[in-house]
Amino acid sequence: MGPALRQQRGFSPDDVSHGGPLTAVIMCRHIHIIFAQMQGPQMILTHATLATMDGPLIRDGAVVLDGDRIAWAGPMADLPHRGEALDLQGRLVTPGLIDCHTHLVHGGTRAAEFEARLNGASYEEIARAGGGIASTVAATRAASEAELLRSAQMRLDQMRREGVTTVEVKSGYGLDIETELRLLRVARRLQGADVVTSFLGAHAIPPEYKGHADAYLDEQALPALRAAHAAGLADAVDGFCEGIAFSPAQIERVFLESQRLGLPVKLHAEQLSNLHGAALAARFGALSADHLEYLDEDGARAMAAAGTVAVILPGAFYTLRETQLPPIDLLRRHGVRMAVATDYNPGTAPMTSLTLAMNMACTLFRMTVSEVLQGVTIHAAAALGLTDRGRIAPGLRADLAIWEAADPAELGWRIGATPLHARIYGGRLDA
Ligand code: DI6
Ligand code: FE
Repeated sequence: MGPALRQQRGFSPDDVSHGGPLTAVIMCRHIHIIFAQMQGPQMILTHATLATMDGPLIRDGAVVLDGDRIAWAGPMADLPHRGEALDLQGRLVTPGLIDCHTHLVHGGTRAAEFEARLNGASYEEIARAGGGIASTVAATRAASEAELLRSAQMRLDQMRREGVTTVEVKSGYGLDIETELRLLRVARRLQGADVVTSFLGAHAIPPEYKGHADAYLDEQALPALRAAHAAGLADAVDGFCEGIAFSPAQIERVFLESQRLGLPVKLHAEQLSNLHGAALAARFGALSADHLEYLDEDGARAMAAAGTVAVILPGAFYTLRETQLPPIDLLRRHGVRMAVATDYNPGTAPMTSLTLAMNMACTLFRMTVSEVLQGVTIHAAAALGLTDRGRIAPGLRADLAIWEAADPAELGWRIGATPLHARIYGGRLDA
């Protein structure tokens, strides 16, 4: 924690001439409901630069937290409350960052494949030769739940140090019933950020089912999905629709089962080729379609109509040295909301830095500062179907990131260092 965050008594409770929360009711009618309901311990952040995601930056702003909720946010001049204050001395405050696409839980590394690619092998060649995802599957199956938890927690801790307070975590490196469930159990045990799980049994065809994708779905992925749902381990269902993975018809089978179980869906779509996966996902009201380098106009139109969020993943684009840019202009033109995520995975995005993903989305894809900030807050929340976070507004979760920065452009500007000053998660301050 930086020195400026030492608790300071900015306002004395003695200054409040009428005493207690009811004073706020009388002085400031637009916040009366919130203050009347205040129960938990309160924290006031003062002299902050606020990116609420609901309007322009507020230069001399304040936020009032009540337990694990935001009670009030606005200009200092309107601050209705008195109490313990943290003077942020102009620092930028954003919603806690949301990484809405990660494959955080797995065994092993892929450093050897990294070297093979340096020697000229392509990602698809390695995958077709039984390396790639399959090698991570072997390492994951061999790892104990404790080992998987330890390594995933380490990666999550790296994300937390960059202001992440919510992270989506997929299964997909088990590819059998038992291991897929183990990965989701590990995801549920992660500490220090809110975890949203996605079942990704349709990630790859495991070696023992090579050439028999439908049998794999029937015998492993779909039973694992039902078991995960029954155990409350899956918040959503994902798939990989690609030549080296599952066809649209196979993904549709997974989506039909998800629909039957009442689980929302999302899809890795149009990453390496255009199989019209985004339109398929949109037809199922998908929360998001992710990657999208090869998305066409029909796909963008379908996503816009369904409210499906486009999750932009520059880390995989960078690692694979892709040249096909995701059609950012097309998404803009059709009004498709864009999120930005790390896609942390050991193969195509061994990257836990969400601020680096923001930098890459700006530099490689020409997204604007405002777009990438929305992409890791409000639109990332939408990609997870969450409405209780991603903005700084009364009633939302008290998840905030405080930055050693005065302007949002500084978050994506720096490379290899993240200017996090402190993080507030569930109303509690950590550094
Ligand atoms: N798309 C990707 O980029 C990752 N998974 C996916 O569906 C790659 C996963 C890996 O190579 O391990
Ligand atoms: Fe992914």
